[in-house]
Amino acid sequence: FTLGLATTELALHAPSQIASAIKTQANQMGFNVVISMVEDLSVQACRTAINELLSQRVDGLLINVSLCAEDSHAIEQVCGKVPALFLDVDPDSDVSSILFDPYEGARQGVEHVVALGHRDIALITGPLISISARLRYQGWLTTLAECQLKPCSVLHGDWSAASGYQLAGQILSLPKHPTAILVANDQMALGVLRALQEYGLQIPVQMSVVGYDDTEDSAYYYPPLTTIKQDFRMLGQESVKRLVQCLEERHVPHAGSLRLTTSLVQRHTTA
Ligand code: IPT
Repeated sequence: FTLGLATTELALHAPSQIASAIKTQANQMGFNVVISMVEDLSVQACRTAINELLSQRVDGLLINVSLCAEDSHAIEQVCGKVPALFLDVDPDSDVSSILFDPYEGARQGVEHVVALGHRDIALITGPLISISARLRYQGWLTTLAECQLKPCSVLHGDWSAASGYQLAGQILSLPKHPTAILVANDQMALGVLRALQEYGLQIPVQMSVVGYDDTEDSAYYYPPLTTIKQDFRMLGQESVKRLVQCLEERHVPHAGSLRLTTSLVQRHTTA
């Protein structure tokens, strides 16, 4: 078989590690993967990428592009008879998917800092055009509300370290600082750590930071980042295995849906 991967920007750490895990698993099973990268987050761009992969006669598709339920149905139509597995879609969509639970991950971050005694908590979300960014944000708000808390500030980034750096600067320019910042991904947290250090704050004594992803290098940030782990290797393995199984058993038209759990990895940016 030849598998097609339509993916969001590979300059981002998470999608590139997911693509790598998919390639590795497919290679091990003797299959080839062709990749098409979607540079903007429009459905139209995703459609173009899928068509490009279909014209290369792929047997099955993995789609790591953020899609709301409605857009995922439209994209599934474009795939026609070629089985597709979605990796970043609204969990309420009925297309086949393998997803990390965004509510669980968001809850783990909030519960961790609240258990440490933090009450003044700032949030840095991902770009709100991304369904995963929106659901993590919602999960944070829900869990904070359960603890009778509201975020002391909410800022929206674009997943990049540069945006984390810039937004942390904004948080520090406010009259009252939070004591903890929850960040929607490790890459933005990397920028946050630099901004805090330039400002002269001691991490974690004066400010705690929690990331999200646990990408390969997060244990080597300074200080080593406390984060919510999404096991991208497992995502790569499961998605390839499921898609291939669906291709082999022709009577199974759908790859089904699987939810993967997240876990808190406590390192040295929280106290
Ligand atoms: C998600 C990452 O958590 C985030 O850091 C960012 O890279 C984003 O992807 C890009 O789309 S992981 C995804 C499978 C929800």
